[in-house]
Amino acid sequence: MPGEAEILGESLPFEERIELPNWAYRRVDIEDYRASHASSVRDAAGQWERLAKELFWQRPWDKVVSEGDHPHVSKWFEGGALNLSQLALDRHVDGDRRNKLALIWEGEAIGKDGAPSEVRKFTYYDLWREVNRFAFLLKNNFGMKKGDKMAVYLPMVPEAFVVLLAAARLGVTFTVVFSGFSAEALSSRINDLGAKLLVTADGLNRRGKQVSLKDIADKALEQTRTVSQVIVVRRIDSKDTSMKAGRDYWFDDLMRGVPASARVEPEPIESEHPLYVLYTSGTTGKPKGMIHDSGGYAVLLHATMKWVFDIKDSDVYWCPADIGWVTGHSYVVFGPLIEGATAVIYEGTLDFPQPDRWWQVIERYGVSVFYTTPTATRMQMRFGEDFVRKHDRSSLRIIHSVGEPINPSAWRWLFEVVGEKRCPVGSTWWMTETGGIMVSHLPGLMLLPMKPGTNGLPIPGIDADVVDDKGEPVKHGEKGLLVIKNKWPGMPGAPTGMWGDPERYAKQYFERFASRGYFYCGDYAVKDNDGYIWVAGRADEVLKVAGHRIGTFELESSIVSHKAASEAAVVAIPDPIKGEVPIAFVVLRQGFAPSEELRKEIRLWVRSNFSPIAEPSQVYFVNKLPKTRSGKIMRRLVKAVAEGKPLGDIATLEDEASVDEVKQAYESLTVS
Ligand code: 6R9
Repeated sequence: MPGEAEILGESLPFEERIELPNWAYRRVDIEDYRASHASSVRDAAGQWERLAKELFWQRPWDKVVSEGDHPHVSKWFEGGALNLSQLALDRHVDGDRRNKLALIWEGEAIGKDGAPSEVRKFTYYDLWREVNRFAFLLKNNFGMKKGDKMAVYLPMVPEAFVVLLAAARLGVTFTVVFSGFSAEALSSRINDLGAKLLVTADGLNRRGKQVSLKDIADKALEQTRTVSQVIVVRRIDSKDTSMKAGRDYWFDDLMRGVPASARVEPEPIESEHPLYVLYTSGTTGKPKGMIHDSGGYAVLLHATMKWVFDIKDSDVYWCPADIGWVTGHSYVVFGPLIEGATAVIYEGTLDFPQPDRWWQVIERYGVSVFYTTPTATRMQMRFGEDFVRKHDRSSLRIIHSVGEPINPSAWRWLFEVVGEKRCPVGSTWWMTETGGIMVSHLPGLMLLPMKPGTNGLPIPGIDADVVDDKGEPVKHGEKGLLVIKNKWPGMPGAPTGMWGDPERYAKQYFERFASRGYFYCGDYAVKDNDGYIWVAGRADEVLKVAGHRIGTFELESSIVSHKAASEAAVVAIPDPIKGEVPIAFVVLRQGFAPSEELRKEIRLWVRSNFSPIAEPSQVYFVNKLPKTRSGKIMRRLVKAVAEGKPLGDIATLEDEASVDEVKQAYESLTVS
């Protein structure tokens, strides 16, 4: 495992220990936590069962964890039945939180008076009623029932919450596709899942401009066979939105026809029934549809909302993640609502109309628990402290980040500038596959000394470790691979772990350490003397651009679908704001010559045919790419050239001249 562990060129302060002069959080000795963690792992099933009992089940389970029908796919709480919409709504409506605010939604636009033009607030009762009405529609007008599939392609509007909770209420398995993704990404996900219904919007607001979403959805629908009905949320109220008679319906028109008294009882959903399938990038061109079940997933969210976010009734919780990402599923929609929290949702970008928008939001609603990202933090650092300092942040009490490694200086900025050295600041490690947080500081349980940039220790019941190629724990301070050695609720669920592809699921995550049964995460990490884990980046062909997960193969496929490109190699280079950004080396087809226009055209092509977040920051033209004798592109060499690092072993390289090509192309643009 090459190289020193570092994050964005900053070395990792293993020895630094920062303690808070704050007695709101129980402090324990690191050794004491490690001892209690070890016993939690020994009795993991007992722990998860105790947590499960804190939730409401319509039917109790027979067994905490049992073998599924495919290798490595377990069933959690088999025999049990529950309903996530009931957990998130009915439980509160039937109790003391009935009139508590569930959601505070703020639109992007700012009026002349400086206040947001649109704010919508929903109590638990309001949200429960809307969810009932929409579930009623889905069931009675659209014939949706348990086991059916639907796709959701929506921006950050309150209706998105209503739609997901209504699907959960009926047991309709949903897939959310990020609203920044292209028609191709949408249609391939719809087809893979076999969605019958699509819920989308006419458009979305971004930096004061309106972007049409329905046009993209229409394009996607031309490539799909399964969707016969489309529900469209009116967001930009464009006169140009085309609606196909007999297929497309306006959300608000439909809802006007449903009485306020409409009710749909929460279906009893088997614990192992798939709540959703979320597609994420892997090491091939085809995204992986990770399945999350109902019971195990709910238990993991419940545990982590308590331990990591310490959620209390007095809190105002805000995680600005989009619902299109797993963070949006677990810690924007389901986690906070299951816990009965008041959550803030903001529609727009962090610097609109000014770079202090997020701090305004925190001040306006008195946000106390804040879940951000390293990229957003680094952007805000660049804007400067004044934007932060002019807003009241005294309500903040806990800050965490997610999505990518946080460099120590960004951590310090969150701790010192944003949290004024009052708040625990953590970096929660997890992934789409894990369903919820796995390695983190746990202010809701106790507080260990903090270290700038670390993820901290594994949460109770999770046996995460850093190992070498053979699966042996690495020495402290040495780089290794992150694994999870045991099973956990919320892990990719029944029936197949990965939608339609149990073999790929087993191969991808369990083949690497087959004899030991470890779950291979695909990340490099270091463990320090105190046992703290520091995840330093991906060890595979997956990029993390501004926290967004992108597969090199997917990006290369998008590039070579352009008429001028015959081959492409994509690698990531470090970026001071986004953590890393993709660059592409492209071999052109016969008849096409390198030019500045073509460079731009290819970047634009990726923007519109894949996603704006995947746009290569640079395109280099070469005559050939470094390949092995068997024809595999050696991205490792391309990356070494771009980073100016030694090439390492080149025994399998077919043609050394190809490396010089890459070098020349890279240098000619970088120097100029
Ligand atoms: C939740 C999410 C997963 C990958 C993961 C790792 C990186 C996420 C991190 C982190 C270091 C953290 N990652 N959180 N790396 N510190 N706190 O991001 O899911 O989009 O599936 O990405 O993100 O590389 O393997 P997902």
